[in-house]
Amino acid sequence: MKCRKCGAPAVINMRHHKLALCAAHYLTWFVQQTERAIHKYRMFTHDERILVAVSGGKDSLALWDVLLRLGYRADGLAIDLGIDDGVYYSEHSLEMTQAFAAQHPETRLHVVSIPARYGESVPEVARRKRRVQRPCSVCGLIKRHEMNRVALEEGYDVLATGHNLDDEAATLFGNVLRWQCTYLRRQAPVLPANDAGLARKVKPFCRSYERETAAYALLRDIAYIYEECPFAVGATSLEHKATLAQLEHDAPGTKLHFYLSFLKARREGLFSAEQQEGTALHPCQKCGQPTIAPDLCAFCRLWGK
Ligand code: Q46
Ligand code: ZN
Ligand code: ZN
Repeated sequence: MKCRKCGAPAVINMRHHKLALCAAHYLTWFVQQTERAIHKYRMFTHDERILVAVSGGKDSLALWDVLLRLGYRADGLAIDLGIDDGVYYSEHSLEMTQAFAAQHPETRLHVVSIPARYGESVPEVARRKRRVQRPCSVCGLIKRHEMNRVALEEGYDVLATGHNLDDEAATLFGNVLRWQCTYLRRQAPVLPANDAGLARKVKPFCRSYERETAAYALLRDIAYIYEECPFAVGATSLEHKATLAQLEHDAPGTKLHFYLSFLKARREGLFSAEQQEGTALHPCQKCGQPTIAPDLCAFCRLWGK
């Protein structure tokens, strides 16, 4: 396999984009892809201050790296959840984040320790709330709260997370399986700030496959934490990811298409009352039966002019 740009041996072949690239061209391409997403969804500008939520994993560190390379004013936020069951997950992820920050003196890293600030680690709160098996709901709640708090208190314009396409597609899949309309309505590349005190939230990697963010981190030599959080094991989101991976294997581009079609459906009014079927219906000019088409209904169009 050869790089499409220069003919050198390719290091990555993206079947969904029908594109193979060498290391140098891949790194450039990936940064451009991210910039395109930032512009397309109007996530932020060069004048705004961005707070990147960093877990020490490949996605969030790659995101921080790309934003700095693009010249954005991006600082980091690490949240120590106090998860240290067996693999010292929180400690290790904080080390990775601090190591990255140390290489980029132009940025700032905010660190919030949940146990130090609130007196209990995430697993401890989960135990108290009897959610021992799956502390993720408690954990997610705590993370969202702290990210928003720091963004507002420190005067950031926008909060960026490293969610990639695989994450977004799996979330979408799960929400569709149970038709969680409230969640579906809120799933977007950009969630605008609201007067009630919610910071704007953006996901610049929402169109990038996990494989692509991993390849970027590896080729850039970014040291990141490989281990998953010990509580991620057995999460339904992983099952959904496995199902989608199978579909993607059989038809490259499935995940991207699934996610982008959802965004298109939203733009076309999936969630807006005005555009619901019924209000947009009017009589066909030929047969008089209701149609959403401006002139002829689909039946009349079937028989030609
Ligand atoms: S950190 Fe927290 Fe995740 Fe661990 S406890 Fe669950 S939500 S899995 S991204
Ligand atoms: Zn090349
Ligand atoms: Zn509160």
